[in-house]
Amino acid sequence: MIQLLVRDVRLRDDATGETSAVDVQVQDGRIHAIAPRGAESVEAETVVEGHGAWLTPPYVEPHVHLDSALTAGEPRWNLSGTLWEGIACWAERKPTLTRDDVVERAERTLRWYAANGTLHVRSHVDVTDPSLVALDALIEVRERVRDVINLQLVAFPQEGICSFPDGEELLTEAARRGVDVIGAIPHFEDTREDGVRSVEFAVDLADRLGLRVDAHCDEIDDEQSRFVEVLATRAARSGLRERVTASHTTAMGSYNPAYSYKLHRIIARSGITMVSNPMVSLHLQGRFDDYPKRRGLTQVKELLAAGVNVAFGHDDVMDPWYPLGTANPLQVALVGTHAAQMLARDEIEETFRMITTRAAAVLGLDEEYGVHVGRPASFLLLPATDGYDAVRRQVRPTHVVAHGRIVAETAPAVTTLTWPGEDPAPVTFAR
Ligand code: 17E
Ligand code: FE2
Repeated sequence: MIQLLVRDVRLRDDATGETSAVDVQVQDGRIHAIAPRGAESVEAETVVEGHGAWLTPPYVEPHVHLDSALTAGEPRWNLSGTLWEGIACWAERKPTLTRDDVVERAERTLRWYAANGTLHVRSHVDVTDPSLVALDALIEVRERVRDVINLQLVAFPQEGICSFPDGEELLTEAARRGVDVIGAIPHFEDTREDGVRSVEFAVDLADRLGLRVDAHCDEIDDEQSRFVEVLATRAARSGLRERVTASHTTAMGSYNPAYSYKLHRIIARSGITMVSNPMVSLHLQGRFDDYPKRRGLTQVKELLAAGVNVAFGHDDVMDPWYPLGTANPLQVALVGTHAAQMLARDEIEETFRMITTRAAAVLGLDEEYGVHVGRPASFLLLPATDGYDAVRRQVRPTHVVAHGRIVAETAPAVTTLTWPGEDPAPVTFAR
């Protein structure tokens, strides 16, 4: 008797687009066997009928701030819509943080993520706070949710490493308390030199402790903000390479073509990965522009074409930087298709990879991700044919399975239309 049998699902070969109808057997939280549909009869404690649904690996959230999640409007709303006013609102909310407050909001947000099919999350946590209360709370949350969600924590120096009092000590202490990733925010430091020094400090710290790096980098519409070249070069020379991520990098949306060409080479050779957060960048960037108004996004398509791994992140769920969101990566992919002008058929399919396999590569999930025998039985059943179809129709997973356990079930939404002169009939929006 095995733990779980998922009958009649489709696996899709991403390289060829070909699908096969299979039954998936799960034992001890891992994929035990994948057999052609109906080929083997096995007894299982739990049986799920897939009815031809697409079985995919789960969504991966490569960039969110769980410490600030669900604080929008506290103590006031960000009315200008700038990154800067967001940081100011958060600086006013920070002194009122408590352990219970952070645990409750972070966990509620993670429940939404799981319900939407996201089982791996990388969260930044602000460590420019002498109490480090949010950090301690999130380290606790990481343990509390581990049976469902794999949570990576980034020590994020929101108000700077070199420009904040004791910034270096706070980051070092955060690393000592047990984060997975070291952050930075060079464009926010007071001077160009501080920005460079802060990147070097972060990469050195991560290198010494065997951690990863994920820097908020050039999140500004200033074409003179050029810290990605510093981060990529330090990543290459330290050997950390693909263990380093540059997030946001919105200044790249303002770089001239000659510098862009040079920078693509530096980034591609370094092996670093990139995260764009299209919902939040469309909202926060371009705010100081008259018309013409910039889109404020990094060069998503051009980086992909240069062979760089780029993923899409949510960044915020209802906080001082973004008032909307339900912790659903499929929304991010939909906005991303428009923001990055990725609306050719294959480009839409690519945006689905940017919230699944490409995001998994950012987190370095390797053997812990993907639908293969021996890997964790963590997957989704999607009522869609492929990524293009899922992004277009914004379908919810009917089943979310984490380590062999069904953690979320959603009845497919059915709209019955009564067209004049016809009997009522369901509308699926499928072509
Ligand atoms: N902090 C920051 O510097 N940038 C952001 N996009 C968020 C927080 C959400
Ligand atoms: Fe961010």
